[in-house]
Amino acid sequence: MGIYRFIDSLIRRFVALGRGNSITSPSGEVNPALRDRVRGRRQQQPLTLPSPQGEGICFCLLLGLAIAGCTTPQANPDRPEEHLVTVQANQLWQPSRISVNYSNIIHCVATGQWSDSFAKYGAAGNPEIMKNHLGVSAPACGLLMRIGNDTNMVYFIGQETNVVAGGSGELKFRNNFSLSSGMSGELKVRVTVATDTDGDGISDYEEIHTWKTNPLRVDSDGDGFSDLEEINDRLYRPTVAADSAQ
Ligand SMILES: [Ca+2]
Ligand SMILES: [Ca+2]
Repeated sequence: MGIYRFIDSLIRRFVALGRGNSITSPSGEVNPALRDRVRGRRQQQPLTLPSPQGEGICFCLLLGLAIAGCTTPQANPDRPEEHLVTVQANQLWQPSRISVNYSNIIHCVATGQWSDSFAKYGAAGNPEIMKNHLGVSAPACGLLMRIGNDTNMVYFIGQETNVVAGGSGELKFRNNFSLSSGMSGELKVRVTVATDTDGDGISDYEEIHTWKTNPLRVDSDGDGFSDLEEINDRLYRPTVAADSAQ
């Protein structure tokens, strides 16, 4: 009950102040009538100070609300910044100075050419000759990307792709080359990294501005089908009703 008395006393004080019920006038003179009323009220209902226990409860409540506010995921609707990276054909893992966080969406569009004495290759490489690189089967001379120094996290980019980051770190690129020498040329890779707060594979920007889905929920309308499933239905089966946009 201590907290309720404390709140009640505060309310009474603010109400009294709001009504201008000060015992003393602005000039400092005592208002006898008001003084007597206050004295009588104090005798009937003595002013109680908040107990330490009540203050503790207030503090805990405020602290809990503050923590809840801090831990609520915040969507970032900003348009992702675009970076341009040059990847040489004859070098191993090349840094990009682009940092990503877990569940970010990395969008890559690669153009250009590299070549050897046999042929010229784009970012998709030579699909007739597959080469395994650290567990990723990708065309020889195709473009590979990894995050940080995690040698188990390698992605085949090709000409254009979206990748959901499985970890955090700097993006690095290289050629999935099968020929150890004689490669030359370079690729230009346009890279954007978008925040994906709910980690469903759709960026916050796209959820807010394109699909009108909730960037904080994997299944915006709670019907058991994820936003990604419903968006894919719309893309590949336009006749299917998609309710996540409602
Ligand atoms: Ca998302
Ligand atoms: Ca849904």
